[in-house]
Amino acid sequence: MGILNVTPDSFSDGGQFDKPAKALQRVRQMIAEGADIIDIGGESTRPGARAVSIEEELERVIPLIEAIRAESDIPISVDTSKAPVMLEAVKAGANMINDVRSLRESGALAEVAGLEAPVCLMHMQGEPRSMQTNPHYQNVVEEVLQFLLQRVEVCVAAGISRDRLAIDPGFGFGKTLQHNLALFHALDRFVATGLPVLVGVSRKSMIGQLLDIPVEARMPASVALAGLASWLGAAILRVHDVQPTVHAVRMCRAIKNSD
Ligand code: 9MG
Repeated sequence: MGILNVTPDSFSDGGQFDKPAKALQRVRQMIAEGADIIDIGGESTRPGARAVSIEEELERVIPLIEAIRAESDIPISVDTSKAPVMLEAVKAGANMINDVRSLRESGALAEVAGLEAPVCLMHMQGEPRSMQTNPHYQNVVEEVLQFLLQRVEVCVAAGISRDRLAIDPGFGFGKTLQHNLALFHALDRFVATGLPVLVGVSRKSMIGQLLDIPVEARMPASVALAGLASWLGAAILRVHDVQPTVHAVRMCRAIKNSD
């Protein structure tokens, strides 16, 4: 899953793709590099990010989804928590919803129940504005897993069938470095649920904190973690650097399938 943030304040690509022509060019490049899904987000979820209005988010993502659909049938995921954006994005041609708030925002659950698109449910402690202030868990793996399983049951009860759902531990969303490491170490527990697991660690601060490197130097570690996540059974890798990730994953799969 290639990331396309159409926001002026994204943490790692810093608003490079908030102009339609540049965004479309980037989509073409990610498709050529082997992306299977393009994830489009119009509201930054980086720590401290400001909220945007429904109108602003629609203006950012809908024309781009339409423009991609006019020239490609690549699966498009919309990274949003807002029910009206989910609906308009699917109408414009999006195939999947990626919600960092796990359909907890007003109207989101009912909206998605009325659609057919698959959904990724992500764990986040707190809200982007304050989530990194003092993340706290008794047992991060158990709490994150239980939260996601509960959200799955809420979705199923609302009429969203299990085969439409994917789960995501939400690396960096209300988590310290130790929490992120523990979750990655326990990725097999998430995979064992039988639900597809999405992993998003690309260029994130857990890499910066451990290696003490700035965001521009985090590609090699991101690719290594993507390979490891794929080895451990992750189904979807949300990444900025598509081509090196595709190469790493192909090598991991070839080795895994060789015995
Ligand atoms: C939008 N977004 C930013 N980071 C993410 C992650 O780790 N997972 C998912 N599902 N979405 C993310």
